[in-house]
Amino acid sequence: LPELDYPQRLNCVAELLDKAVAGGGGARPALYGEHERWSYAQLQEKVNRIAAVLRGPLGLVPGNRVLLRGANHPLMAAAVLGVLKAGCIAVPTMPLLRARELGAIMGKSQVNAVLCADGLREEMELAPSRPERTLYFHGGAGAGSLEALMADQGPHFEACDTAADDVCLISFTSGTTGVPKGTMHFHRDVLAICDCFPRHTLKADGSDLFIGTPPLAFTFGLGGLLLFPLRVGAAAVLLEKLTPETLLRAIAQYRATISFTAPTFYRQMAALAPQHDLSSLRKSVSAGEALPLATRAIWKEASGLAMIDGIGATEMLHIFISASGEDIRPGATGKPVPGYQACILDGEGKPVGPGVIGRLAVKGPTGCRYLADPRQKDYVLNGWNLTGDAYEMDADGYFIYRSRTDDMIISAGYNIAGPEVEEVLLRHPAVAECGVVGKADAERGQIVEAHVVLRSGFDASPALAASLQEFVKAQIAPYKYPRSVRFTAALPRTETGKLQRFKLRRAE
Ligand code: 3UK
Repeated sequence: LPELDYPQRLNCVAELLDKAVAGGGGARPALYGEHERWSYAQLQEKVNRIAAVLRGPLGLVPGNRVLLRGANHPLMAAAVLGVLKAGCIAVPTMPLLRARELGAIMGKSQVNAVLCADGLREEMELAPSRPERTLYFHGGAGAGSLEALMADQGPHFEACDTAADDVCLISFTSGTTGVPKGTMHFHRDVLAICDCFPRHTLKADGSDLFIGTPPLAFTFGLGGLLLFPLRVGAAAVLLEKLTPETLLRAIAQYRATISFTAPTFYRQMAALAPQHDLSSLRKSVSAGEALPLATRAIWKEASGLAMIDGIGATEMLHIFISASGEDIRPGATGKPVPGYQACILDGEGKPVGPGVIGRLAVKGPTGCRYLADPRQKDYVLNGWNLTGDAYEMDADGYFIYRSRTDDMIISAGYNIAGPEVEEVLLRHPAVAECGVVGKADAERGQIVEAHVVLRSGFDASPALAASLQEFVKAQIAPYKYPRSVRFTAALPRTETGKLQRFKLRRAE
């Protein structure tokens, strides 16, 4: 794509922010927080002061790494952009991480400094290998306060003259097992994700208002709630604590036009939607996990919108296969985003034709570069990124998600994809949420086990379990029905909304 031919010297913040202000867009709204409303010019000034703090009193040089830690908030967004503008590398971390996990990330990424929200100070101070250069924001005015140092800086800062392929971001995967993997991304990658998925699918412009739940520390949120809006001169709402109820209220209050969140969140919002005004929304993007048909249907009923499902990965920085604005095929994720190619590979790494399930491989302007990790050679082969996802392509070239490759249930010789069984269960009136996994079984190798959260008004009973089993048998091949049904109050999820199937498999 010609729009991806970037100059060799490039600082993505100069492109995303400084150009908008220089072009006369300084007064346009950029970010809304619970108590703030920053124009592009105001955001630029905060970013400049933060960059000046890093390069001045903190003594950092370009290429240094800065750990960032805070809930979604305009100042957290300014901190990410300030780090990049200063020529340093942002290492954003999820707010719920514990000291031990933070220590592992800091050790792995060799951070030189930390910018941390004061509310998360306690865990940060406990973290091993924390650099001395640690500043807190949203705290008091004393020593170690980012805001106090910002006040001493001038409002201007010339963007560091970085190369387009200088690393600007190290994003850690949300994987909950094993050593965390850091993925490195360049200044040009940041622009490339803006010029691929949102440009072709959302067709956003300066009148749009983006809103959603993913943390800025998750590349889904960093793109959808900060980079994409800036690229087109639009604004975003950044809220710290979001529930389905508060997000619905915020959509109506701000008259948001584009929403980003995970499938379960849409499902929960749909149940409450009749009491809210969703008329401002024109696009809803779902990512993070597979989008069940039942969820797509109830969101359509609640909002009138055909949801845009997109699969992205931290390794690829953002979404690489999605529905496009007009071309939505329920049941399929969609087609490769313009700029990307995708294919399905068999166990030997050979491409398979339509209708055959295999491993999804993708190639495009962004790709996986693990920070010092032997798993690099397993992920990238001849320029193709090998995701951990089992997919199938239909005769028209739409890509259909089946399961994570390591989540496929093998029962009495059959391959069964948990999400297919979940999709059926979610259509049952008693089911609020569910997760389907393989459970070890002496006779069949594994059996299909459903973990079910009931809607209020329904009580767990053997009779209800039997009725769920019959419901599944009546709609898909009977060998896929859950031989075991367990009722539970809640399902284990990551901070990014993903079901933690390994925890279900381990559950007693
Ligand atoms: C799964 C999906 C089915 C899939 C992400 C949008 O989720 C993101 O990144 P992660 O590194 O996880 C990647 C894995 O999550 N997945 C994501 N989206 C879908 N499965 N349908 C989907 N629509 O297993 C993938 O390999 O946490 C999502 C943008 C940026 C991201 N980092």
